[in-house]
Amino acid sequence: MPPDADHPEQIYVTTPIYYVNDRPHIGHIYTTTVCDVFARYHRFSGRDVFFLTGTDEHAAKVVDAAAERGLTPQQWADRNAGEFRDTFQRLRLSHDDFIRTSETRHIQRVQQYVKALLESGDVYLGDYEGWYDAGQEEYVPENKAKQYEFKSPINGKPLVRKTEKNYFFKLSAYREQLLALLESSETVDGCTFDVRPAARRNEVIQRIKDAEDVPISRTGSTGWGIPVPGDEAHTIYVWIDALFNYLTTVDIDDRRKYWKSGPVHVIAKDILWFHAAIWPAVLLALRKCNGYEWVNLPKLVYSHSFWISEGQKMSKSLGNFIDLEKIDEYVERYSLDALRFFLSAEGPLGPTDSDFSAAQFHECYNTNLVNTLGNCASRVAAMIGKYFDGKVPDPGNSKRELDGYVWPQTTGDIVSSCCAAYDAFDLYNAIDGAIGLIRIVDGFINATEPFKLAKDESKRDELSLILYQCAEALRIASLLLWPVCPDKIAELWRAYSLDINPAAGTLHELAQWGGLKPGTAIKKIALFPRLDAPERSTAAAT
Ligand code: ME8
Repeated sequence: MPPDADHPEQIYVTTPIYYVNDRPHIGHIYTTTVCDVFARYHRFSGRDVFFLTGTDEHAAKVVDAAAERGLTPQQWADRNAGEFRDTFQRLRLSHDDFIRTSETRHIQRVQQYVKALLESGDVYLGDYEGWYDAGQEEYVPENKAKQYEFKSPINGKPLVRKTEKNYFFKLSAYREQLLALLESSETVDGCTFDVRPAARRNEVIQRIKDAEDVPISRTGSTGWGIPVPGDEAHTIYVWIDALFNYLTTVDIDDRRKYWKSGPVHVIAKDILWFHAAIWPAVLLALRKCNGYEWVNLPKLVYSHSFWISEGQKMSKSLGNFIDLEKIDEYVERYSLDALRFFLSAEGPLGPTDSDFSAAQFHECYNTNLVNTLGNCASRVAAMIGKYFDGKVPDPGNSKRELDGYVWPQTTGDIVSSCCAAYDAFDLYNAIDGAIGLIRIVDGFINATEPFKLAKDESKRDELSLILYQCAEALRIASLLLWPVCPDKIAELWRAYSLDINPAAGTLHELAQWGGLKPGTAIKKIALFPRLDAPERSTAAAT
């Protein structure tokens, strides 16, 4: 549904907040990029978007990494948070805020929430003994620890038996409510909640059935972390502190509307349990507290899979790690928009991992960007240049059918299905629809052969109609591709003299057939240069 301009719908989309023990890598850039595509699509559609990313700083691994370098955790966090911020800016990601969990605005609110939960009894003091995964900073349930032979399912290091006096969150009290929410798409206690893809939702459902209360504090604090209000000997567990970022950032007057619209949390499968079980339960508990009745649940937790690299899990020792230097090489060689396109079109949005390989990147670039988008844009511009002096011809009735092509209907159907795919965070089908439209234009050119008609003066009207229809369909496809390739599409718009400002939120109006005015000047354009295939399988540029 096209949005209502007078009452724009709010869209709140978040990435995970990233650990600052190290610099950003392709995984962080991937999640932030797909959220950026989603945010740009919604802004262009006239919605009121708030896009949040940031850094998670109170982890023990930050303390360790800082100590190795003789720095304080704050110094190391500052340095790496700066790297994340600079990288995201360089990659022109369009987040509206960047939250750091060491900021006062976050710390104060987390303490308020925990205080409210202590008062309501959903957080209580107790004893905990269990198998602790130090790398992940989480306890592993007994049955899972056994299944993995008491080693970390993530990094294979031995789990440690640990006993602690801890504050606990009463997760077990929310099992039924969570199951009801996850097993139906219906409203429970005024809330809806969904986890996608469905395979991930099912995993969570299985695990919730025997969920126990979870410890949410640590003792023996290093002074790095948020103290439990009223009991400074305990520090709030980094995961609870981190999850709250989604709420702390918008828990101010003019931003609460974003929370109320139901956030969309985009994460990877590694942190599914925290987002799809613990977080909604904490929110259900908070909403029972005085003054927090407005706190509803996320609309969606979207859990994508992992990038692997050159067919194997990414690792620094294997030399297949896609770090910032490698990412910069790809951007330099292929363009930032090519990276965005590859990540969005071939990334692990579904339930299986995707392979980041130099050969696959190159293939995707050639097929979609050089041979389809770039080629069609330059082909249409060249013909209009040659046969109509670089001015869009007057088609007469631009809806007239030629060779069975019913253009307004074709573009109308594609715009609807493509927007429905964007709305559903289904970037594969959104991109497939837009690129598919360009392929239809190519097929139309091949079927109607305007280059032959141009030789016959009596076919001038037909030629005008064909080239108008090509340019118009391409214009509509460009609108659909803008969220993915904003720079290159802006370049296309400049060459086609189209004055489009995506911030005006007019995607749906602009996507109507007939928007292109006859007489519009069109210049020659070469969007994506043809490049040699990479020589080595692990390098982007040699
Ligand atoms: O888990 N493929 O932070 P983190 C795709 N601070 N995405 C990947 C990836 C890969 N190979 N590797 C990482 C944390 N990611 C916590 C989150 S949120 C309240 C706290 C992405 O720095 C993916 O989004 O380990 C994953 O969930 C996230 O980075 C983990 O980032």
